[in-house]
Amino acid sequence: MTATLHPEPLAFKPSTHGPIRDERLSEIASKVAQGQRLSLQDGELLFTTPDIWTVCELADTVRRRLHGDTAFYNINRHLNYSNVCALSCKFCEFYRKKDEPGSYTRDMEYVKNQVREAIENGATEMHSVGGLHPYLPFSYYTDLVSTIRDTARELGSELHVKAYTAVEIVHLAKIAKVYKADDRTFGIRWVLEKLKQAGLGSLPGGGAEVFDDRVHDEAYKGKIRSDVWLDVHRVAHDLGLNTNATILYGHIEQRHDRLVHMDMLRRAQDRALAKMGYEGIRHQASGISENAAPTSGHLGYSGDEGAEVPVITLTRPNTPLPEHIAFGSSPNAECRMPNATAPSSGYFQTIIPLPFFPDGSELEHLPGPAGLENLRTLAIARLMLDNFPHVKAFWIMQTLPMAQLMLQSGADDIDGTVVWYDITKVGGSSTHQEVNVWTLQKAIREAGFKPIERDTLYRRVEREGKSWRPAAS
Ligand code: V47
Repeated sequence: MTATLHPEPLAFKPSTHGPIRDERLSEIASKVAQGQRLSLQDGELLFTTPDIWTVCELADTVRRRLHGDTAFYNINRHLNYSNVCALSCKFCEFYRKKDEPGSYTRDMEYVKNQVREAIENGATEMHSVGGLHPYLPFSYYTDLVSTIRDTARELGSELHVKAYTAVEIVHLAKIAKVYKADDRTFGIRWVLEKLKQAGLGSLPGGGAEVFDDRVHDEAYKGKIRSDVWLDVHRVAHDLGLNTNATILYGHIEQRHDRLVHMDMLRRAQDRALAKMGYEGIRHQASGISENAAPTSGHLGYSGDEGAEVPVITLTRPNTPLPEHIAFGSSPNAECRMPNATAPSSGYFQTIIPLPFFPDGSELEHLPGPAGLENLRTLAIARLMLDNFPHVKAFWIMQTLPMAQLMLQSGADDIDGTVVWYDITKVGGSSTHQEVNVWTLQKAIREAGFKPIERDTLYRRVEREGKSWRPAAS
């Protein structure tokens, strides 16, 4: 096993949008200026240049093109319904075996109480994920979703239910005995349809880790691989559900693995946007993904049997985000859907880079990434993922001060009030990790942006006290 330490020259000191100091970056800078897709080779240079501030400035250019001077937060609550997990991922400190001290599974009374508190505090979203519990019946998972939805409604409000990672969706298909290895789509679709009927609004981005088989087999063997993770999100998109994506970095992966992960995600997004009616240029014709892994040239998930996929970027200059994607967020919302009959949902909204926290995990001997590596990885995510509308600096894992720097380096979102978070614990053992709205707004303002409260689908929230509704686009 090799730790990913990156000994290299010290970073340059920041300039204020001054000239590029590493001349090798000028070609990338001109691609960014024209809104062209960056190659994996470009990504390698962005990772190795000591001129990290130019990397951040380039990411900031793209971020401002999309979102101007606005930055998003939401009022939300995370609910980890159980930490009992059949898997034993080496990076994870959260999981417990059934009956092990500290293991828990929440019942519906607990869930209702969480919803009551959430509504009392004006929340618009409940984000719920857990371990792969070996014994809970399928009905638990639909009950969890409908309980959140219905309890909120009984209180005269609405909570968007963002729940279950792709890993859990496949686990649920197995529990419900609908998972067929030779036709994965069938079981995944069956589960997602049932959850949608119960009130599921979108899928969070967890469980992706890093799309690399070596790293998978060493650190999270037994978990679904990238092809299955991408399948779940493809089916969710086909059902009109928006989803997020994460990348867990700074453990035993190499930086190249991060770039491959980003490339696989953006190609999956190309496909999702193409289904929504967007047109782009052809991959092969453009030669853009010439050195993109996987070696077969396709993503390996069902429905991607080597077909040509258009490159669709959302980050070209003077091309505002399409209205239905931007909702109220674009500085100039003139753009219309290219095809009026195409679906207006079913794509990746946000990439969330997650820095590895070693404490308490089996990989505790590794140092984990530090500040500049986090900043750089997030900026590169903004630059590589040219068709993801949003980049989130999840303040719980990045810390609020770092999230401020990240807002100036590609991020446009810092997540929300969170309240309880059991998966990683910053600076201690408490899972109560809450900031109030005022603190989030202050952090955003201090970073030079206008705070906008959004709902899960990135619509501006109009609120009167605790009651809220999405602003008309
Ligand atoms: O999938 C687990 C990661 C993820 C550790 O969709 C760890 O809006 C670091 O996905 N160090 C769950 N990371 C969190 C997640 C998420 C968070 C915020 C917003 C959204 C969204 C999604 O946390 C897991 C795993 O990749 N994780 N253990 C650890 N020791």
